[in-house]
Amino acid sequence: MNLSPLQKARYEYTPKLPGMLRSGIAEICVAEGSETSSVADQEKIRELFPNTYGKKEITFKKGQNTSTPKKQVVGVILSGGQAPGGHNVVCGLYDALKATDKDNVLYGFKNGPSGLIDDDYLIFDDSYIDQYRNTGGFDIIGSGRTKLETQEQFAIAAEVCKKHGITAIVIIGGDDSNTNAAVLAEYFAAHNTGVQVIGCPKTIDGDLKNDDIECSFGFDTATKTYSELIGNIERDANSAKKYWHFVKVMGRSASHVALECALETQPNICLISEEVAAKKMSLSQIADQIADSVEKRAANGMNFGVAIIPEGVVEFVPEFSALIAEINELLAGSKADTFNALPNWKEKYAFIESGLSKESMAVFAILPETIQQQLFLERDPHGNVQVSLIESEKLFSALVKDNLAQRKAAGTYTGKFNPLHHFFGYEGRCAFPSNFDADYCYSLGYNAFMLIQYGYNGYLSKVSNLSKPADEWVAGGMPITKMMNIERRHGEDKPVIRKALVELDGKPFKFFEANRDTWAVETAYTYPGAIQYYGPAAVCDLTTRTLALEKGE
Ligand code: FBP
Repeated sequence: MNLSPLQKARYEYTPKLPGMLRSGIAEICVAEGSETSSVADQEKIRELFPNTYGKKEITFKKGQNTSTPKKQVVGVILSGGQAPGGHNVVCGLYDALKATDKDNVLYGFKNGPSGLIDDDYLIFDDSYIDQYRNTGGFDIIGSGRTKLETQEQFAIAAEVCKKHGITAIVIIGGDDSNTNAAVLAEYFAAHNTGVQVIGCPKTIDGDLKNDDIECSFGFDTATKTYSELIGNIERDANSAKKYWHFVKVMGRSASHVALECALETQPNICLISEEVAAKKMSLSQIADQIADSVEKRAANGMNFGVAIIPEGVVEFVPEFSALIAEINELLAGSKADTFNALPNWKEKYAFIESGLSKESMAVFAILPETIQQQLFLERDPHGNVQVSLIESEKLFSALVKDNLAQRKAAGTYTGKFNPLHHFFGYEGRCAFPSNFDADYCYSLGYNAFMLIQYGYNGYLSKVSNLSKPADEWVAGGMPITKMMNIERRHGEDKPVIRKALVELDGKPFKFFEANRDTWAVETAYTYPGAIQYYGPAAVCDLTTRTLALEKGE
């Protein structure tokens, strides 16, 4: 394998464990806390999880290990989108498992949850695992988006575990994957399989967090990567003074990534989808808000700027969601064939005009033609509009351009507006994990093994106090059912882990809100620079502004 100098150096990096896990496996004991109940819908969740509901939260501490010795054969699965640090969860798990007993075995099920069902796996050894220490990506075993949710799948999973003598499964995933981990844990318990299930909180989107889980892994590195790029763009904008940059950043629906990048780089504009929804903002209102900044900056001779757009924002614009719903209806079933058979865009446009309500047509009409066509051409296998493919950075710059043309005609604006567009997503998902993510992930994996060793089932590996240095981190576990409530999904009531959106009364948003009017007009950019792996802890080990603000720091 060809190795870059950084890759070689990162192999040698020793991730930091929480202080309480540093004394060696024989010196880690458990302190059980109080029994838990779900965040809402307690009776329904208790009924659905009779074997795993209400268990105690636990914390590890230094002391005589009292677990019952037993050979452990563990299977690990990476689920969903890549997030920096996933390899280190596997490494931490492997190291704790082997440090306990060198005859313990770790299976890696390949390409996501489907690997368990297909019985497609590899068995880890030192030389294999050492190639992945402290590196980004999920290529150690691959990932996938198959969901483990049906009774048939669970029965096959139980068979596969039985065949290999597997004692526990660790699922590394986001809110959906960990919801499914809880259901699988309940199934295994109800069927007396003796197999435990432990989850680990992953996603760059940062939307798997709650009173217990301070952040999901990967968010730190991904936002640092995007913030470096945005900071570089800001400096370029401030040097050339001729472009407005519209930067879309990943984060399927929540705006945590956009907000963190804004806190790190202080751009002129950052949209927050949750605020757009709360204020029921229209596309024109959003464009007007951005155009205000462009106009005020132009009045001060600054015909440049940077705007951050969260990936999912258009779905939070009520009039746009209504338009999407109508388009899906307009093309349902065979109507799509009629539409597709029309020979040109002019005729297709007339078809659309006759099928949409007056309100939705008014929204459709203000969209740039490329976006209009995207809405009709790129649909998923069910015929629905693929909102995630909409180039919202181009949509908003086009709407701002139209708005500015009106201001020019009215004589209030005389500046120049040259927009450029960027989308940062995949650039950050497989970056070398920051020291924080390398340490956090290794700790999550190591801790997951401690939960297995102590016999816990249906727990999420929990490491907290994360804004402090690693030796002050607190390791333990939380029953996944504690994080669940009932939500309507695909027409059915389902027990799920609640997705965490940006809280508009939370400290990170409040800080942004208090400063954004200044940032909109002045050039207040901050330049975070590249992630640093070696150097002073104050530069290399700090985690996100979001977490620091949430912790009141
Ligand atoms: P997870 O929720 O699985 O962690 O994935 C997050 C994410 O990176 C989103 O930010 C993005 O919208 C999505 O995955 C893209 O996934 P894909 O590349 O599979 O389309």
